[in-house]
Amino acid sequence: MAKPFYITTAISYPNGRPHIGHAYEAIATDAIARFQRLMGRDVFFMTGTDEHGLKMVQTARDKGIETAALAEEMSSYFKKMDNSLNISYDRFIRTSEPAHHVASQAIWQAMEANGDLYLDRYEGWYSIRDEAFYDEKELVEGEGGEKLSPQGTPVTWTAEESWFFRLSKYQQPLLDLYNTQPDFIRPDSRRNETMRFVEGGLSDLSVSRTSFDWGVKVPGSDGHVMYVWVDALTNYLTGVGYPEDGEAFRKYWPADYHIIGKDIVRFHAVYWPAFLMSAGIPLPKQVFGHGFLLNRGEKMSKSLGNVADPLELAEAFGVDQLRYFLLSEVTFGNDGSYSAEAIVTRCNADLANSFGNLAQRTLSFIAKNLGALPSGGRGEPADTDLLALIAQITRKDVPAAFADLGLSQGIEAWLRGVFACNQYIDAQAPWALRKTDPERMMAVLATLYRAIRDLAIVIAPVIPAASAKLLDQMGAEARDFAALEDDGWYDALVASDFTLAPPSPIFPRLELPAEA
Ligand code: ME8
Repeated sequence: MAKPFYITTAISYPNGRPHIGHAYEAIATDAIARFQRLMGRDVFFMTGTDEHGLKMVQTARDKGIETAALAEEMSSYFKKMDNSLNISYDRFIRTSEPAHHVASQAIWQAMEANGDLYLDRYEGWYSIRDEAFYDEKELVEGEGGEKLSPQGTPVTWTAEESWFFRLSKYQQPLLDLYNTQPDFIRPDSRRNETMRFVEGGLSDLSVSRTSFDWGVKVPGSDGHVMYVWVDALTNYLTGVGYPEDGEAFRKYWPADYHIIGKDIVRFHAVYWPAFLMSAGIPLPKQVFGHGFLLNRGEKMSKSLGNVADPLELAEAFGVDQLRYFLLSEVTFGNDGSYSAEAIVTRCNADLANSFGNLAQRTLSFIAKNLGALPSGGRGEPADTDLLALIAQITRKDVPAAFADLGLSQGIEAWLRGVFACNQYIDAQAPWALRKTDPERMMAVLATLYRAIRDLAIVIAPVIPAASAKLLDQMGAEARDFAALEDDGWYDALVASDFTLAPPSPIFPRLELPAEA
């Protein structure tokens, strides 16, 4: 039985269209999910939209439409983005679904049964943009002397009757969690920052609102809807069938990874485990807070007019190219910057000129000149050396990096293999051998064919469509990481009735669009 693996993205606020930061999170999570599937795991990958809260209500009011209509329309753009970017989610959840209301009410009742919810009056600062309450001491001063949240967003004074969650009770259990499970929060910078926050003391958390009704109703408390983060976090349980203790829940919970951005680590690494402890539900294994994507180093914002539409980028440069760029350029966990020039430069260097060219010249030479796959020939130590290096990279280095969420490190290892193949071609010069030493040429081309297949398999999580296209052209049917261990595949392919057709290039050279 394949070991289950459950991974989630954050669920996005559908108060506007998706931007490149949303695309980045979906792509990174997708690469990890695809990698685990290729490792033979039984993967459940969930993403979706977070449709409640005041921000949704206000945006809809500003547009003069119903909140539900705004959610419906914008959520469809997130789903469309995922489908266009080849995101292999198993479930796209919308928090307006009835099943999610049931799950949120169930966790609420479990926390209440544990004595952790009480009714009181909330007076304090709230940022609608962050959907977050802040302590006075956390606020910063804006340029005009106004109060801002630590994220720099406006805050408003809020006073209303509210349910409270006894977060203060969980200070020590949370610190114990971070100490006994050091991998619970990654990377370390996020872990340290969260520990400092919790060590500083935790106030009880206001978890319901009465000033609007767009949300999950608090069971048995007329006029109260849940604070949006209570229901939002619960989506991870709804997706696996909670509150039913059914097959999906038993198989996939607790989640292996919650992949989220650095701005929402507090919700996932403080509130969420506290809610779960209160409700008696096992905790996720890891919360990973990735960095932010900046447009040429500047923070994206609608007012700066530099929010890149991910679908426009994918259309201009290609889906796999965008995926490759984002995952290779940005060390997972750090912030990163993107620009059209950087996408073009990297994709041309690594994909078009290095890997694409390697595959194209090898396959087209074979198809044009040999009439069959190369076999026999006179082997030399350079061949076994190259294949040993490729085996080290594809069976060890790349999977070790990907398994540890080292996406750019895995790609770097892969690229070392590509470069080694290109050096081997230059040194062996198979095109020249055609006349001078055809026996040797056969061994060189067979070596390259093997190496290219292995490199195409391990990069599939990053560039799934291009990898599949190349492996199709090459007649390589087995495509998971286990296939890398089978040294007999090439001889079996030679003995089969497969014939190599003249290939078409998988990575065209990119040009900068005229207006950039
Ligand atoms: O926070 N670069 O939704 P959201 C990288 N609904 N990642 C970015 C980014 C950027 N420039 N901007 C945003 C929410 N993100 C909540 C989550 S989960 C139970 C509820 C990331 O639409 C952000 O960090 O504001 C988050 O992980 C995700 O995009 C959705 O952000």
